[in-house]
Amino acid sequence: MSRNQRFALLGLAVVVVVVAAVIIGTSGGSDNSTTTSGPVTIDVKDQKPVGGIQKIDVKKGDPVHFTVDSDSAQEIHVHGYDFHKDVPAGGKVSFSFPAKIDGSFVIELEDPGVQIAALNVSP
Ligand SMILES: [Cu+2]
Repeated sequence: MSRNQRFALLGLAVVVVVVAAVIIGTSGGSDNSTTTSGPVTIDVKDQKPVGGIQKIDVKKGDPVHFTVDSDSAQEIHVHGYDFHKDVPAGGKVSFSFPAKIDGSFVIELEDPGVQIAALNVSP
């Protein structure tokens, strides 16, 4: 294979990669119009959410996923949906459920009554 042929093939490969990236990029773009919660981790230190109250915004029917990572043992309460889960000191607990009810809901450390996240489900 000549040097020129090699460059031509390399150029073709680059074009294919760029075209593929554009196609993937534009088709993925439509997904951005819907709000997704993504993987949300709420770090709790000294019974407070690190970085303030975390926002979880989803559309009704979308999945809600979040993890609470706490340095103290806590009971996590998702208001509205009324889910309760315990997290051990230095441990994590994950929640995963469909957003069936629209509205704004407090997620808190049940015992001290400290809000750690705000779940907003748009209709
Ligand atoms: Cu509560």
